[in-house]
Amino acid sequence: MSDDKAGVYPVPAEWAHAKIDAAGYREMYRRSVEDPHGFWTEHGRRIDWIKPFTRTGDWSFDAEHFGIAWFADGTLNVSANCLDRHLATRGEQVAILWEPDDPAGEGRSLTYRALHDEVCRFANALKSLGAGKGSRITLYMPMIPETTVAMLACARIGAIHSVVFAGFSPEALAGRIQDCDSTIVITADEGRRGGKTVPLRANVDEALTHCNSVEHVIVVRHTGGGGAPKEDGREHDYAALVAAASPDCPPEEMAAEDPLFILYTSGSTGKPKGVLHTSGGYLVWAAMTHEIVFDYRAPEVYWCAADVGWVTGHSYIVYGPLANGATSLMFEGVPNWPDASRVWQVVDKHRVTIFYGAPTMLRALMREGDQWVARTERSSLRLLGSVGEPINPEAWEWYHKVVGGGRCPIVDTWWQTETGGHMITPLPGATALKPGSATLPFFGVVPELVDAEGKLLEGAAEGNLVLATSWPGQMRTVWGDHARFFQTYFSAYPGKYFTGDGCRRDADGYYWITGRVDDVINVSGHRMGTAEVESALVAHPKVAEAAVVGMPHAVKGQGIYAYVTLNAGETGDEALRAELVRWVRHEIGPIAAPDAVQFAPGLPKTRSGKIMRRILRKIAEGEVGSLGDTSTLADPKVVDDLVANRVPAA
Ligand code: 6R9
Repeated sequence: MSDDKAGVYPVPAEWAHAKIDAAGYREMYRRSVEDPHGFWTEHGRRIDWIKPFTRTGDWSFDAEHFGIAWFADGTLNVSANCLDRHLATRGEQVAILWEPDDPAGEGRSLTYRALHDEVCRFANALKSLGAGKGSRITLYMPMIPETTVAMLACARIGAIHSVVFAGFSPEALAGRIQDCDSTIVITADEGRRGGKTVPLRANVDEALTHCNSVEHVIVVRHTGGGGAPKEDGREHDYAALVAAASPDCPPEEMAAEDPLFILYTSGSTGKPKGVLHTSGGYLVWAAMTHEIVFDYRAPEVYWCAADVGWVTGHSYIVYGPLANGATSLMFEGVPNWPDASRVWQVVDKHRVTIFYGAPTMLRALMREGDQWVARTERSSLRLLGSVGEPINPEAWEWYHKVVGGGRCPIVDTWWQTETGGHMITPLPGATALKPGSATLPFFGVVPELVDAEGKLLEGAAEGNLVLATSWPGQMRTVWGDHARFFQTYFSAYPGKYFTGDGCRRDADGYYWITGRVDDVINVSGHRMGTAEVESALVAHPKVAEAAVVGMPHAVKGQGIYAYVTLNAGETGDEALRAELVRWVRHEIGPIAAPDAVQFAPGLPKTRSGKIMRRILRKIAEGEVGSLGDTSTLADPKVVDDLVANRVPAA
């Protein structure tokens, strides 16, 4: 990590007008932690309530009184906050500005009024298929406006959506449908990405051979590929449903703590967790962070380049921006197609002022050379954001100088699926920046560092990052497994929420996230549980055992390194290596494909049979000189073989 003082970027003079300056941040932060009830009584009113709340945070992280609730006696509807309340003031403003995969293709935009109309119709259609408060509806969708419509239509009738990233395999989709017993699946005939099509409807068909909870499948005809929906009572055409439905759909009155969505995320075990977010606290958090961290001013064009299938898309393409009356750009394509200029061409075309992307994308574009950026203007940009993984100072400097022309602050936002929204982040008008540091906590966030025994570390220190208090956007449970929620996040350091991240705090109190300390690896900003990849590998008939660790990767941040022990009689050759990579892609999805597969006659185990991952990590990282103590291994010789047969990344 770079020297703390080496590159400090003070708040630029042009940002003196920002809503919150340095003194404002300090004062608001102090109030948020010293008088949380007063603070959240004020900021909870950023959104519209049907019945106003009188309570704010009711929570305890202790085993005995464990529970988390915010604004619990208030009622609201999230879709009404994202739509109805803007109709009088900005009904004709564009809400969703859609840029298609093909730069020559026809874009689309939906005004707040048009979005409201379509959401109401589709909400009525969902009702006619039996959905209502508490129903679970799975979305397996490309990046098209109908995806936003479907999310808001669920919110309007109180149904709980579970968006599954469209890059996941039919098997992974089936597991996520079954876990929450969805009765409706919404998909499209095909998605488009980088000039290729993705067979979404065919994947759903395959997934449904394993799922019996699903009664209805709704298909958006997007590319026209793959034939018309069957209309057989189970399969329905989205456009036909919308056309037949009434545009009059009063929003369902929901309690603040009624569920809004489930989003599956990888953890340390093989089974993905259904992270549950509720309505009131989540929306307050998404809206407040979107406005303050991005200094958002309607009707500017704002672009979050994440996929709606991840939490970043939920909070910062859909809920936060629409609650704030923003124009939110939605991009169907990929950053490097047709060429490495595309992202910046889209910025110019739509006069984007705020751009929010992931370090992995920046590193991939940086490799292609500055000329792709230089041929665009980017004069509309005033703020840049980063999310998903630590941003290396080199990529930060490139983003700042080459993309932002040295004018735009960068907000490096640290947060998680579990936190609902930004947690540690600069505020552009308030925080001096240090490349690679997520800087300081957002309002109401109390980060602490602890050592492995849970001892609180003071001052400049490095340790495990925990959060000492609750915040409105916090997840409330793991779907169907409340005990796992407590066990995963609150048992390691009693009374605190454990993030799973390592972190350093410097002498100025700035936080530097160092990456996961659990068995989660961060591939291109996407979370992958090593156990998930391992169980896919051992499901292959030739594989006896597998251990998966992260390795440094120039573009992805971390790559996937798999050690595989074969069944007796099998030979580990190039063909089998390629087959195993294909196998994992098929079982989970392309993001889980190993970057390196090493065939190993044995894995390093303790005498009690535990795989020593520390050693496997070191070998994968190429640090074979510092393996540490190997004397506790059952058979120390296996390490020599592993070192001798280390494989380079593909
Ligand atoms: C929003 C999102 C969460 C994990 C998190 C951490 C890593 C995210 C980061 C960052 C350093 C940042 N992470 N943002 N690390 N700096 N600005 O990415 O959610 O997919 O749940 O991942 O990503 O390791 O614990 P999610």
